[in-house]
Amino acid sequence: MGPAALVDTDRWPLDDVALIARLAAEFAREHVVVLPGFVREGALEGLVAECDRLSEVAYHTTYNANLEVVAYDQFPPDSAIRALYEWDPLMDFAARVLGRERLHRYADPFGALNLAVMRDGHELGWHFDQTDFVVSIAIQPSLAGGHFENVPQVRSAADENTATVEAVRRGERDDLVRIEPMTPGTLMLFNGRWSLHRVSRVSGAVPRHVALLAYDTEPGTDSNDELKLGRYGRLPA
Ligand SMILES: O=C(O)CCC(=O)C(=O)O
Repeated sequence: MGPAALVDTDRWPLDDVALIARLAAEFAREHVVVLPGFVREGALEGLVAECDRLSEVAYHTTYNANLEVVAYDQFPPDSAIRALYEWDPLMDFAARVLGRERLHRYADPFGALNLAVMRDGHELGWHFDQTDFVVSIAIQPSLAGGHFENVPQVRSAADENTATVEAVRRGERDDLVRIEPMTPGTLMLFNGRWSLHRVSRVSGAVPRHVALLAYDTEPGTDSNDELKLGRYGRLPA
């Protein structure tokens, strides 16, 4: 199934000026935008099957986390998730919603596209991303836990806001934490470089599957070797 057929463009017409203006205003205000039902209902079963196959080659990451990650170079050429990531209309739509002239795909050969697989007992600690924007696609929720918890725009290039960041990490500023529902087919855009976020502990026999599509405002942004080794257990050949 091509990328255009995966997206519910009746509900979310990617070139609709009024829709983009509404979402861009929401992003400017909230620093996060959630689009439920972005993936067509009928396409979800195929995506779950793809994630189940991909999860067999996932690496159990150790970098500030306890989850399994499938790297960009492990997505086969016929992957539907890869097709969505490499589809320019989606990148251009994200750029407009994020209020940017254009976006670039992250230059990290592993980190540009990830499948995050979280099984019983897995969790992901508070962190910021290395890239400006992440677009996530919720594919399968776990039976319990696995909530995406986010403090939007808690810091900026001009202000590290260390006191608040540390207070959130200590659990003293739950009032700032926004929890997004893990509804399959939901697309979420957020600025992970400035928004402190984590995923709560997963429980139950069903793995949580989320695709993470990374974009940057600058071309050529890559992660360092330490992060690559921790997250993927290897370096590019
Ligand atoms: O799985 C998610 O919802 C977010 C994952 C995430 O923040 C990450 O892998 O850096």
